[in-house]
Amino acid sequence: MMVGTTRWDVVTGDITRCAVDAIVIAANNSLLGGGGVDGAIHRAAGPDLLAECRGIGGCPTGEARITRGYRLPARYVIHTVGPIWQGGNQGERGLLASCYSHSLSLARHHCLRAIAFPAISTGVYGYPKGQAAKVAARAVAEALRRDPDAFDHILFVCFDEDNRDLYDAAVRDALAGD
Ligand code: AR6
Repeated sequence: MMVGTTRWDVVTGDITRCAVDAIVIAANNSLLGGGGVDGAIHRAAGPDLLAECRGIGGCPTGEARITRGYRLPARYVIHTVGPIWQGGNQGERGLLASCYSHSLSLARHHCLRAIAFPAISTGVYGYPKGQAAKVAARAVAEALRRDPDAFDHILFVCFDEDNRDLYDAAVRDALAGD
């Protein structure tokens, strides 16, 4: 799909293999690694990534930090911390939207034009996948409307086809202004 001059794709795959300017990592507040997509990215990037993360000193939920990509094909890693799902009345939606908008503003600030996102918070953190897809798509659509010239390519990289279908539908809805 095109949004102005930005191409926006939803794909199935392994985000550690994406040769983009930056991949986004669904981290925890320590930024010192974990399971899921976080563990996969640290394994693929090598120990220098963890060493740089140690110097950052953590990250609040809903915010983002940037490091180099080391052995990854991506030049940079944007570390963001999604909310843990607690039933939906603890600000989860705003925090998840802010992961996407903070990540994109960091990317723009560093002139990074091709960005790949995983389905933040939908694994260990338990955010219902359909709702997470809508929040993600709306937050990115808003950022692209605000900054129509900032990005060449946005990728939503899903690990399974169920999520791929949910994120694909959510992107179409968000672009239709739904
Ligand atoms: N590429 C793309 N997506 C992936 C990959 C991959 N290589 N591996 C998993 N996913 P999760 P969260 C999908 O649990 O819910 C970590 O321990 C996965 O199927 O990685 O934000 C952190 O340190 C799911 O849809 O992240 C935190 O403690 C999505 O990525 C905590 O997990 C996110 O699942 C963060 O939990």
